[in-house]
Amino acid sequence: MFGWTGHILRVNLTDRTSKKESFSEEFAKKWVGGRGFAVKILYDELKPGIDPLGPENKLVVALGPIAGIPAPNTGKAVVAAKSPLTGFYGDGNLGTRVSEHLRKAGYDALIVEGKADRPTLLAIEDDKVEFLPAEEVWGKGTYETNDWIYAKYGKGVGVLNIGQAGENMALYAVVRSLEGRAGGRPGIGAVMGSKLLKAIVVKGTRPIPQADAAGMKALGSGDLKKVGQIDKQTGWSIQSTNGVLAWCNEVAGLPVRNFRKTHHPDAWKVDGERLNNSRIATYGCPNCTMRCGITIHDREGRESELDYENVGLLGPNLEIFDLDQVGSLNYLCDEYGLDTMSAGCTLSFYADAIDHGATAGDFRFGDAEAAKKLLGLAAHREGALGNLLADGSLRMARAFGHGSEAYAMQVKGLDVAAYNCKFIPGQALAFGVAPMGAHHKEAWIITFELKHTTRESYGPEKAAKVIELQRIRGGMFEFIVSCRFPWIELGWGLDNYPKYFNAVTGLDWNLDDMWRTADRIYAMIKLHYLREFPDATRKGDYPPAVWFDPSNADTEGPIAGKVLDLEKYDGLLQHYYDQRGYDRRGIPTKTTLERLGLSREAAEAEKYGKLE
Ligand code: PTT
Ligand code: SF4
Repeated sequence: MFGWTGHILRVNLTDRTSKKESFSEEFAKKWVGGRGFAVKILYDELKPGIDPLGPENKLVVALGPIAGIPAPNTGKAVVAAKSPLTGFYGDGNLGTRVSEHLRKAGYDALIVEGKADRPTLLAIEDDKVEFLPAEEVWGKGTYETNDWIYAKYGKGVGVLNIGQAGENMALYAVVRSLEGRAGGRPGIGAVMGSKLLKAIVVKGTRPIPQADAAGMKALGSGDLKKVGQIDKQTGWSIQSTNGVLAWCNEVAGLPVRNFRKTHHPDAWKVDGERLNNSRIATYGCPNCTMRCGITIHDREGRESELDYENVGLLGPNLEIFDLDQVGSLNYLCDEYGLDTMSAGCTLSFYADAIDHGATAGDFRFGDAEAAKKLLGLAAHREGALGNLLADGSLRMARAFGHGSEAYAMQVKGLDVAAYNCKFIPGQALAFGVAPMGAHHKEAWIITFELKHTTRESYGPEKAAKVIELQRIRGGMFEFIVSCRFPWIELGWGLDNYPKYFNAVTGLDWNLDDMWRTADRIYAMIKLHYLREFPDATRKGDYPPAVWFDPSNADTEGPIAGKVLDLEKYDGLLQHYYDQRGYDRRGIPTKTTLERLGLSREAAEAEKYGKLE
């Protein structure tokens, strides 16, 4: 078998043991890697109903056949577990040298089980696995932890670590890596914290098995250069992801004031141009020639890396329009290891709930200094308010009552990304049916929606586009494991990816093979959901209620007076289910599962919730 090392490292923190396990070629071809491996392993190995923050939960770090291979943007890894935020499968994809080192150590995935009896650093060096004390950095932030590991092992190693938020099990704690990378929005950092696992360091020295190593080297390094040239020609990395902010503001798609408003006259103060003007350095993931990590000095003079989601949700969404203050909030999220997106949505929900009398408090939109303090409370679970904030917007809304759940900006418990879909039905659907909650990584169809169809339409073409993009973004890039930005941002052809895949595996796959695998993985995420929520209904696939509320319509601007239409949304959702072969609840039918080669999983799922 080429393209895979054929091995998984299983580590148990409770009894400090490790085991090198083999997987079959059939498993490799069916699940490929990354999200595919993670979803299958967690479905098979976790009992339904377990506490996500208990020792029974497992952390999976999974790579794919092209992860770590020198080719465009392959320095990524998937981190996954049962999510403490949403209660079912959750994952994230982050830039890290673990992608290369774990594969060079001889593994395509790592499974971490049990719970350590003291703060621990898991160190993997080829075949050697050590459980080292980490008290020295327990209670410290992610930057200091990273430096502590670099001082011991050198800067070239792969590192995953958590900050205080993960230690204190804030439900939207992320895993951090490199200078400015973070992943695992659904609380994967909290799962690490629950296991007293402060960090993982990986060093591998062996070659990754490839069917055509020489061919792949020539192809991959040539393509890396080409991607770098396209980046220079297009100038994409001048503003990087934050280039989209000005456009979102213009088309009334920016989250402002807990998504109550869709645009703001001061938005330009935090746009891509201002970010580029304030740039002090640029960072990137391994194997990347279009590095997108722009850093600035924050209000306190620290270096902070800003992406669009961070700016949108910690800036305009909180009505904060000072870039250096947004930088400070972002820095604190990175330091504590809190997801910037859920942090932004949780704080904006809190300010909104106070505004609407659902709770008492003195936090107001626009108050950056107070926001900084609240992030500290959340990360440390300090006091009653810190505990509430650490649990995220949905749980806060349930605690406050007074109908506030309608404006907790989340789907299935995961907070919405920085696109205000008050009147963008197709993207609202993309958030609604995103399998692990409202993440933009699954499908992003706003430009299609605005350029190639009408904003008013709830037609089947929008459902089809969501599925097409889910197969690419939440599918292929998450199981071959590489960054999707060369394709999205620079138009690097999708047909390049089967070429890389075939060169390393020796197989002969085309894009249709990729889409079939993507559909299988999506169906498995749905089975996780059904198993944990046997009473699932289609309401779980609805975006936040406030987007349907006419009293929340803009009073001026391009979408004045418009909101989503509930009945039409339901029709659009049905188009999606029909095209996917899902039932009225949004669960794959038996026929669909059989078509995807999931008959055994279908039989197992019958135990938990009836399939149609
Ligand atoms: C991702 C999510 C994103 S997506 C952003 S900004 W974005 C936020 N970044 C955070 C951060 O930073 N610090 C922090 N404390 N929390 C953060 N939460 C948010 O996390 C990310 C890039 C970006 S920047 C995007 S869109 C693309 N995402 C990819 C993806 O999901 N898959 C893939 N195959 N390729 C991708 N390429 C791009 O990677 P989550 P990263 Mg992250 C500091 O993981 O859980 O999916 O959440 O990975 O290495 O930082 O790069 O405008
Ligand atoms: Fe990482 Fe950005 Fe490069 Fe993608 S484009 S690999 S997220 S630096």
